[in-house]
Amino acid sequence: MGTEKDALPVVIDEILKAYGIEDKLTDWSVIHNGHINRTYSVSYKTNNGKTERRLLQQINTEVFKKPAELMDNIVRVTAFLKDKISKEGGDTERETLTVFKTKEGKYYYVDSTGAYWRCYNFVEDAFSYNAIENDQLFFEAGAAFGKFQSQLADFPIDTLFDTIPDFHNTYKRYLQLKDAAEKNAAGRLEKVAEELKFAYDREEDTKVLVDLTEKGELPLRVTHNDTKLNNIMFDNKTGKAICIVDLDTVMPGLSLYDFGDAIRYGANTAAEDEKDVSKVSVDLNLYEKYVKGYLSAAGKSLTKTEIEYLPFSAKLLTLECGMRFLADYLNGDVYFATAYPEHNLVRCRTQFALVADIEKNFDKMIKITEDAYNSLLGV
Ligand code: GN1
Ligand code: MG
Repeated sequence: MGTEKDALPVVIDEILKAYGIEDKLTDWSVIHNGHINRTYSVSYKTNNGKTERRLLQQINTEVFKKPAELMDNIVRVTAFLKDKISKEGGDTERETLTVFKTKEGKYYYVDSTGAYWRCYNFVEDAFSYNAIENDQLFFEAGAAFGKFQSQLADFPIDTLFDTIPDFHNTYKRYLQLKDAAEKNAAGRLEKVAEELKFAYDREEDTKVLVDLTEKGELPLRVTHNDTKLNNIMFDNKTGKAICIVDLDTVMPGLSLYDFGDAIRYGANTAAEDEKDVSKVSVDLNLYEKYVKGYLSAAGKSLTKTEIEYLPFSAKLLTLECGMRFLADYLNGDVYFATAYPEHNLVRCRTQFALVADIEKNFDKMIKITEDAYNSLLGV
């Protein structure tokens, strides 16, 4: 059973009842993975005496202002994926998420306090990583996100809601940071002069993908937009990537967002919130593994411009995430969950240290990318 510290919400009985699993709870725990939603695993006895596990997740409606639209996206994307997986002869129960309906037939439940809940299957006999344990795993990760992109290539993109408009518009993120610095809501401005300068020196970078998109030089695709390593479930037995989770930000976007963010998180030699920035660097071997995995699944459908900007996207998405942590620090930690007062500043510093290291290794990253692409094309 969960512990006192990990207390279930007071309205848990009401929620379980809405999903028809009241009075049957046998175990529960809190899953501390994301910075946004609150997630619980609950085990219960089914009518035939078996134990089943599900994920209950409270949607953060400060971040996701339109939870009904968000769920509409997820329901349609997972249905589409199930259809694809079934045609490919895959396992529709394990290779994408299942959203359970309430007894009333809805895909989410609003409890008596006004909070929004959803219920997913728990992918059993599978695990996720917060850090790479062997480099082949990162090839697998690249292939998994590449496959996800390919499977959704013919999803009707216009039917998707923008769950967070301009989510990866890095220039807007830059302006939001400037705004946060001007307002100085939490009175922390004087602590971050160096970090602000680091961001301000890179203003031009923040416009690059926005400009290319506006000029029609980069195609909009259905993208995941939050491609952290721990959003991939790996099968316990085979060690293969089986399922992409955390579909909240599946929206029209750029392939480069997904590529860059995966490198930001997974190819860092240190954790996202490592306090000792001397431990932060880009692992070029891991970078190469991811490029090869990603290209093996999606490479042939990418345009020349997309390929060209892959290394840049790693830098840009890292810079963007660092700016978001910094803006949140200035705003008083209102967006990301934090474990201690300087957490967002620490996260910002790791991101910026990684940007600096990517800049140092940029030529090598370009070469790795070109070689991998040429070998995919057989030239
Ligand atoms: C948030 O879902 P979670 O907590 O992994 C954030 C991402 C950031 C990430 C940084 C909706 O993701 O954009 O890259 O934290 N998600 C949202 O770790 O803002
Ligand atoms: Mg997320």
